[in-house]
Amino acid sequence: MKTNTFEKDVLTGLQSNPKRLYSKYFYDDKGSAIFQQIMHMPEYYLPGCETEILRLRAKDIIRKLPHKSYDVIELGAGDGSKTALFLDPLVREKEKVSYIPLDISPEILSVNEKIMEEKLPGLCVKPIAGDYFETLKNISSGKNPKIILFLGSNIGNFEGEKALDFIRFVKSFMRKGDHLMLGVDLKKHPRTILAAYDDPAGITKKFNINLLERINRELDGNFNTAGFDHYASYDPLSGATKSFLISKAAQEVRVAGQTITFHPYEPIHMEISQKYSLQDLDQIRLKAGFKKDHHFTDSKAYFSISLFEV
Ligand code: AVJ
Repeated sequence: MKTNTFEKDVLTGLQSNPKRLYSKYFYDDKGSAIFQQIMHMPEYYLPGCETEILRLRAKDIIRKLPHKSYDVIELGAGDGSKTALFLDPLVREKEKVSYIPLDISPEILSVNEKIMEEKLPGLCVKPIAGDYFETLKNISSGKNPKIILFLGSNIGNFEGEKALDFIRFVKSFMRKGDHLMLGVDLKKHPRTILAAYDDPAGITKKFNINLLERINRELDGNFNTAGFDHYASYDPLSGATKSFLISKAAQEVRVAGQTITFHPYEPIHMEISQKYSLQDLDQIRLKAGFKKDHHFTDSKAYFSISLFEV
């Protein structure tokens, strides 16, 4: 990611009303390490539920995938350790499987390759580093049917209609018989959701504050991070979970040569983690023009792996 895009997004966001920063910038080295801690928090139920589905339902998912060969393309693949739970039975069932992990970080892709080599020796792995808005273009020419994976509730970070726009964009690279496999966090008791984004140990707060520190490090900022508190909200009507940093007092902050003024209790909107019902997902599937869908949920029905067929 180019620094000047980061600078432009940060300045535009902080000069808007309401103020806004983008969660895609959470994941520098420090932020990625804090996210690993989040994944291990007892309140953050998402990874456990998704893993349960991959462990217990992979065979049922594969039963909906009729072809003999597949190219499995994973968006934002990370280290792929969870994906291996799906690839393992897929490789056993099918004649030929290729795995194409896409990620912004070349370092994490080499970890991914090592993990696959260890867990699934012989699997053909062709990683592509870069922004998947760019790199998806490279995969549309393959002749095997495709399974496009977008796991981990990453779809939740798209605000409102942007999720549908993104799914339509992905579909534009797909052909008849291809499948999109989405990991989606479902609407559930508001308190369960809120606890996942408002942990008592303050790890989620650290995750948000790290973006201010990153701005200090990379954009010559002087945020006094002690002047901000973290606040999370969940709206059971819309399913939107939002994270904010709240300015505890009136203050001025310098960023990349500009002065940003905060009023007392003024929020910066940091992140949206949208929750969906299975009915919401059916609507999206219809609007995006997919033929069919199947939902595979964990035993608590907290999370769904949803398969959309072109
Ligand atoms: C990685 C986008 C799925 O929204 O749940 C975790 C990021 N933010 N805690 C999410 C996150 C706060 C996470 N996703």
